[in-house]
Amino acid sequence: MRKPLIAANWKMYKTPAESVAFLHEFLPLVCNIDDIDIAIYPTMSSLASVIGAVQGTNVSAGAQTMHWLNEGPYTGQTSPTMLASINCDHVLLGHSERRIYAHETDDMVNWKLRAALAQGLIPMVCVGETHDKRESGLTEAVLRWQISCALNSVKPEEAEPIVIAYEPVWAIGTGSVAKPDQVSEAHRIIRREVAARLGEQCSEMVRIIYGGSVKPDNIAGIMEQPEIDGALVGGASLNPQTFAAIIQNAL
Ligand code: G2H
Repeated sequence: MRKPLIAANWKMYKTPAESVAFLHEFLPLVCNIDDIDIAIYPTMSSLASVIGAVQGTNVSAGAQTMHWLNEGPYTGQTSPTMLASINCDHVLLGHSERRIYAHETDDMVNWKLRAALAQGLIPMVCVGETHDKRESGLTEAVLRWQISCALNSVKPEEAEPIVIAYEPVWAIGTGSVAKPDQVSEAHRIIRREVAARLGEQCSEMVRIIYGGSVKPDNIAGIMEQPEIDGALVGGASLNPQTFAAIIQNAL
């Protein structure tokens, strides 16, 4: 059985003080939840504060991106070893906003995924088709390509921590959440591709979660689908009461 994961992607919101204030209100609301893993990805400047504030709780923290090398002359970058050195547990890779605005390629996502696994970080790889690709009937081709590139040279025995977030680009921050049957179909495509790359047994262990306009009133329908192992939440994770309601409604 795969344990569900609900994660908050705070994108470029919240200072360290605002992040700690959020957690002060949020942690008591979810402290009794054992059946769902909870993770928060704050912006890099708030990461150490969030890691400190969640220490000893049932909530873990992650970075929104990283470089694939451990050091070098790369201005503005943070390395896998640097994240591990501050007890960061998770790292988000290949979010569509990184692919669009930071020109992150499928190869880079693969290098980062392998670096995260080597460093003991839990990588969450984001994949998803644009509206145009879906309208052109290319959803399956896009997902299979993104997954096969991301998993290139990954060994089955190291793949268990990998989380894949299916985030159709047309559903991100738009309010138009994908229908549960569309998500289920995409998740089946992704799991089949993971199986083709890493084997059936491994594909059953990898968690595949959904992201894109998740809210307290649509999470139950999403989580009812057996193919869906959780959610990555953007806008609706910024308010502690709202994010806690999403987690409660996912139970
Ligand atoms: C997709 C999602 C979180 P939102 O980016 O990764 O954001 O819930 O605001 O659509």
